[in-house]
Amino acid sequence: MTYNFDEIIDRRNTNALNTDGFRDYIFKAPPSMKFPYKDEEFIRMWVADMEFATPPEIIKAMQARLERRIFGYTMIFDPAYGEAFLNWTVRRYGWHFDPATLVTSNGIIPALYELVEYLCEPEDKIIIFTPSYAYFKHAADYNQIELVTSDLINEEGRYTMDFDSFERLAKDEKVKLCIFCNPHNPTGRVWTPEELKRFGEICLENDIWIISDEIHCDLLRREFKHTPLAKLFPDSDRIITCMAPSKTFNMAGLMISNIIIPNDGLRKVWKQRHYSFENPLSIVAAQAAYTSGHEWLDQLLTYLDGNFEYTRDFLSEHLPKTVFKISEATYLAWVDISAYLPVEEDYCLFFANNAGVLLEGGNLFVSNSDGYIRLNLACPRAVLAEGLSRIEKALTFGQIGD
Ligand code: LCS
Repeated sequence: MTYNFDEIIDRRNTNALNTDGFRDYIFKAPPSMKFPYKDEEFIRMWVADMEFATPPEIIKAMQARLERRIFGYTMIFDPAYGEAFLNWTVRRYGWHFDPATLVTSNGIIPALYELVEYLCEPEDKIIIFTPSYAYFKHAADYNQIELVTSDLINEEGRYTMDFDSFERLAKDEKVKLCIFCNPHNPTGRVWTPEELKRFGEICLENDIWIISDEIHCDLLRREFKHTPLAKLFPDSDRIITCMAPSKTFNMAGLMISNIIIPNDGLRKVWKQRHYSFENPLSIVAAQAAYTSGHEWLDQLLTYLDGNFEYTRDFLSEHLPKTVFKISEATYLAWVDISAYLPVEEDYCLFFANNAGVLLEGGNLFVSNSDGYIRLNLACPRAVLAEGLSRIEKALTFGQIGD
């Protein structure tokens, strides 16, 4: 079967954050905030969900569950769920985990908030790399735990960990936990096994727990391969792995994610304190994703590769002063536009007002992100082309002949 990623799907009136929630999320503004564009005129390249339909195999499984007609309290009792997910990790990353260490959560963010609470005492510290997905910081802030940041090194748009600085920070005995993004949002880096090994060794030598958030691990450019951090440290029980079908299959609203907690004590605390009911439709959807989603995903990845190539070609031709490297992972492009727009400018507001494009940028990524915008490329190519063209016009307005 060939899937159609060119289809433009109307998301209005579905309570989608993407279409209806941008004023609050991006601009911290009420619904009355006005723009020169109508809501339906915006090209939306912001929040990390996709403009593509969830695979028909998943929808069919949910329809079959709907036919069972009763939706009472539900938890995962059937081992078939864990087996389906294990088969997925074995087939796609050659990683065997013990299904007894798997728990589920209504999202990775809620799991982060909980794990920080279970692992950290008030005087502890959490370390993250920056730029960072902002919820890593929110998870520390919510639990009133001090945050320490280690800036990634940026060389012409390629990011690497600053191991010397990270190791110095890790030696602080108060640093108890690292929330780590593998692969990395927003820079799109797929960490190599060597980088992961060095990073993991520094943490473990300094008694630091690691939450390895691998939510983007299925979304790699075709020539890259994901390495689960825990695969490299089979004897450690201090690495918690988070994965989910939400980004991969565009089902974040179904709110189901997998958390692998190898440490018996921590898993016991989780099981005592976590509210472990799941949505019955989400369980069948996730299970169908892991059993029947391979072909759809492979086709999606090819389409995304095409969108990244289109973006690279467009930027080098029309906005040659941008710094951009095709992201190794995620469907998010991370673009330095500081040659066109001063870093003091509010990038989100600038593009909403001058281009009719919704995107994220700059200070939405904790720190070490000035001058950058993040573009969500998981949309039909025609939408991408329009979005990029509007961005070009907004940035080059008045610079004709420049
Ligand atoms: N972890 C990372 C690294 C993410 O990028 C996201 C979503 C989540 C967790 C969310 O997990 P959930 O609670 O839905 O399971 N990232 C988004 C982003 O970058 N913009 O919008 C959402």
